[in-house]
Amino acid sequence: MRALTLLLTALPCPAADRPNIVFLFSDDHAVQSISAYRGRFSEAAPTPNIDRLARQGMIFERSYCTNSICGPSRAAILTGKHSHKNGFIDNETGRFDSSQPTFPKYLQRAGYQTAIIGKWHLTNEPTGFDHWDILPGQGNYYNPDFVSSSGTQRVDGYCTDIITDKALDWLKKNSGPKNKPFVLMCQYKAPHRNWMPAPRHYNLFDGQNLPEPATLFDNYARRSSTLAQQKMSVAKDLNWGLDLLLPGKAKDPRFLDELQNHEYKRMTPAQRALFDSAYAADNARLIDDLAAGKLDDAAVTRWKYQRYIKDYLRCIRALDENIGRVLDYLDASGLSKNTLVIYSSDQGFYLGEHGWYDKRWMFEESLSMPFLIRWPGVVKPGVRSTALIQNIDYAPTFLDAAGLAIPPDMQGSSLLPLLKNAGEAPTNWRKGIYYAYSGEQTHRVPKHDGVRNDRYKLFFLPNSNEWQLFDLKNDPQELTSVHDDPAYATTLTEMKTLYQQLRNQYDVKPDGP
Ligand code: SGN
Ligand code: CA
Repeated sequence: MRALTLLLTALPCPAADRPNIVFLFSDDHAVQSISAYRGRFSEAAPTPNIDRLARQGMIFERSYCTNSICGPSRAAILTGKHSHKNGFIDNETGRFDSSQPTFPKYLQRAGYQTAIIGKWHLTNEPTGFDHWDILPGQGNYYNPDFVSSSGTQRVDGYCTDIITDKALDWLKKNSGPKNKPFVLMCQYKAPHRNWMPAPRHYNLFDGQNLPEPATLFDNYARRSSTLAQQKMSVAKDLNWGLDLLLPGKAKDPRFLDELQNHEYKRMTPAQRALFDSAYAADNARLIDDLAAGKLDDAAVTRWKYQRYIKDYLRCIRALDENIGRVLDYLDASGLSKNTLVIYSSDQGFYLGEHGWYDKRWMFEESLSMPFLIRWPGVVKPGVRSTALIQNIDYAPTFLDAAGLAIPPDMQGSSLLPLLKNAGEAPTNWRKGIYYAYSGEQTHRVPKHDGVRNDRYKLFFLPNSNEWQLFDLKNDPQELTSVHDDPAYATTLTEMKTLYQQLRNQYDVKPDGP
């Protein structure tokens, strides 16, 4: 019986059984804010619909990006290749070579319908899609524009809701019994900066004090001095207008700037009225307290953190509700049973850890990507996998699931062996992941690349010629680099060997990607 099961699972899927793929994807959604990941907001801000996927499918606890920014992560997903191979290395100068092979192109050629709705952010028009309806660039939360082959159209409403409306419309028209199998990429803008909630969530968390990370006031000791040089600190770099949603400029030196909230300008008068009344009382109290000298610097940082995190989590509330709408539709239409559903996000994010917002560093919070997958009959429900997976694995997984051969130049590996084996990695599975960030002007995080295995993380900062080594078991918050600690000399050598091996395997140039 066991032999028969093994034989059956090894055979490619017959054409009629080829699964549909619904790829639910968001932007900057940190695992710390997903209750299925047991993040610190599990009680105050649960994500019941994303959690449904964990209950009915598998959750990967060690899921990582190759390069912790938007365009590069998306390019890695589409191509199954690291940034230096697919050519999209950074958001500032990157152009996506849309003539290169991608998984939607392979699936389309094999008879799949392919659709992308929502945030694309890869500079060129999408190729390999029968249907595309995307946000231009970063897109907007309020009354967003959408670009499709028939031009640009502004749609009234809240972006997360609209993307779902469009995805459900597409499903209703294209997923009947007579239709071909499909891959639908439903890609949300939320919860990307600037964190603008839906009006129905403005008052969520009012009067609550949400948990702070232990490292909100990190002093960056015992690590590279470059950590202190970034421009992504909650205390210093969040803009009062853009990020913290205060209108105008107050007369206090700690109101650093007057960067306006561009979403406000897009609102209808009715939306503005709701927004103004929702935030007015808290804003007025802050301004009065500042004027009365009641808040020291730490208290201002704490206020900023609360405002930031509440708006971020409010954006996630709409996201989670909308994921629920898609899952409900898949259930009600009967599609669920032959549809592989994934939830992921382009990279993680700092929710105050190390005093930061944003991403880019190879530390756990921004290296991690949520990855949950439901596939009835293949993926055992309720499994938590600790296998090391990366976004370059998605393309080979989709091709494998559709019964297609995986092109040898794809650098990721199909997850099917893990999916079919309760999340256990086969013995020849990767022993570490490789990461590379090229160093953009925005937020001033320096270039670095490195490796992470089950327990340790090593990365190299070429500009300052420094190694950083972290023992994730003894120091999960990554507060001490042990690269020069004699007790870790052997580990350092082993990790440098892994670094070299992976750079060779992925064909990284000697001076880096
Ligand atoms: C914008 C944001 C940055 C963010 C980048 C990249 N600034 O530039 O904070 O790091 O996008 O994000 S904002 O003032 O425009 O909000 S990414 O997700 O596209 O990589
Ligand atoms: Ca992003």
